[in-house]
Amino acid sequence: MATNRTFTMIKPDAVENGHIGAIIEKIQTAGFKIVAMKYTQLSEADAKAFYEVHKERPFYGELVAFMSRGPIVAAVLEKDNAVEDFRTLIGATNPEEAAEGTIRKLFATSLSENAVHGSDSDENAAIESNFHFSGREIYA
Ligand code: RTP
Ligand code: MG
Repeated sequence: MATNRTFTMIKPDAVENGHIGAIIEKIQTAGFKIVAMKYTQLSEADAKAFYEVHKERPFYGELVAFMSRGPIVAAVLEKDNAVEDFRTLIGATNPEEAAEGTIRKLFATSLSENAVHGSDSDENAAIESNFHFSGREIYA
């Protein structure tokens, strides 16, 4: 996968609160091109696997339950410097610390339920995109 891509999920809290459209609008206005997208739900096993890197953290059980409790929107996004620019667009993990205008500042509920995921490296963007999408589902 090219290094100008990142992977995102609109998390269950933001879907429940009706923010899918507003979040996609923010993403596109910021210059990201959607190259793959699906409305889906993680099973408990999917959420455990996706966030395995956090399995020793005290919030792991809560995170797995949250991420599998309802539908999400998963997407692959393309833009120059995609990983870093998308992390800037979404803001800090804790919405109370997120900059004004960021997606988490606008739409997150709490530190645990923070509206969106963004990959933290090119390597993880590729791994996470492949977790959710086959090659045929990602536009070249
Ligand atoms: P993400 O992976 O979802 O984009 O978030 P992130 O990089 O900003 O934060 P990370 O440290 O990777 O944490 C993953 C997700 O776990 C939940 N969390 N809960 N209760 C807590 O103390 C806590 N800390 C993190 C959040 O949903 C966070 O996005
Ligand atoms: Mg992370």
